[in-house]
Amino acid sequence: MKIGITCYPTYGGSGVVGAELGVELAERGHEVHFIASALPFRAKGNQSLIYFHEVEMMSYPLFEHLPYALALSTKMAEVVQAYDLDVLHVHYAIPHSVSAFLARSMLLPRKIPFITTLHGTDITLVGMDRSYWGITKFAIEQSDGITAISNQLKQKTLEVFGIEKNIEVIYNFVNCNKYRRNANPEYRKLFAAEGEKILVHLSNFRPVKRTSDVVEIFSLVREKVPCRLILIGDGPDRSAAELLIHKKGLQQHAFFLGKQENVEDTLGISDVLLLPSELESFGLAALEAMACEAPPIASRVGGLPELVTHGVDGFLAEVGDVKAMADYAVRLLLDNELRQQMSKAGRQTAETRFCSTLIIPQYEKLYRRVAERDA
Ligand code: GMT
Repeated sequence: MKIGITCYPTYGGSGVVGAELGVELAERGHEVHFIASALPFRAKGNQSLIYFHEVEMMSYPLFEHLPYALALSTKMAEVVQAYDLDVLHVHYAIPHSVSAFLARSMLLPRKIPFITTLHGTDITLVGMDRSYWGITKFAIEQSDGITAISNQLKQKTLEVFGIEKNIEVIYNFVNCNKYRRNANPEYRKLFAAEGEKILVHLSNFRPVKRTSDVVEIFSLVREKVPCRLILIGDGPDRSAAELLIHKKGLQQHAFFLGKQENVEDTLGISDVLLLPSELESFGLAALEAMACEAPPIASRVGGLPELVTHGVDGFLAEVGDVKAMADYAVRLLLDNELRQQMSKAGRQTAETRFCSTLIIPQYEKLYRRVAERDA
């Protein structure tokens, strides 16, 4: 099929899912057209089947803010016509599903179906705000297919917007070949000496990630276990986390790597992932860590309990309970047998429920369904 994908190309879960979905689809022989403000940073794959169409925005003194949603609709309509696309798939409802709705309307009587995938904060934070609620509800309802990345997000969407159309749950996925344990002692040595453990955190450092809790947990764990902390990603709360690390005198033991292309390399040498988020509709970072056999210690929030089975393939604690999270980390790091068991269980969860080989066919089926309906 010929599929147009729109997502935020920056560092964020919805952009990662949109980009990796495109790569996986191209590897299965589909023609993929990314329509976005920049090429999503993980969109590297079968280049002959991957096209990129940049959304260009003319600036003009009258525009206090550039009308991204309008430029995106224009580009979507252009690409659909030029490449005869079968379907548009947008990630993150605001404003992408509104742009897709406009593009579909502009192209009538030609029919181009669009699918909206809800990722989390588009519903739980931004979409709930009065300033966006009405248009978000409208655009979601106008979609030819709606998917949510967890049951919890589906329920939340029904509750917040009272949507009457069917919302299909298609979970986040991981490429199980790429994300796996990587016993690379040379790479590990760059961060930790013999006998030291590695805790890792991966996020976009937004307030919902509670990165100061990551530092607090690490500080408590270090009182009992020799260990190091690696933080991957960047965002508004990174400086505060760096400052806190300095205040606690832990700067020799923590590494802020910033944005990284191949996060699997670092997850693959880590012993535990910390994800103490306030909100997490799925928790892609936890899944990626589980595939790499680094058990997650996360908040019992949002969709995380659908991914992590407490005490089996990771640990869950209440939001803000840094003491409990630190205790779980200490237990796991000191008990090799438990860590082995949980690492293997996490890998098995990834393989049996969330591998791209299981999830991508669900999107393909949906594309075929909406395209046939509109034929
Ligand atoms: O985590 C973020 O803040 C970014 C956000 C996004 O939309 O870019 O991530 C959301 O989508 C991810 C991919 O579907 C999910 O795994 C994350 O749980 C979700 N984040 C939140 O709900 C806070």
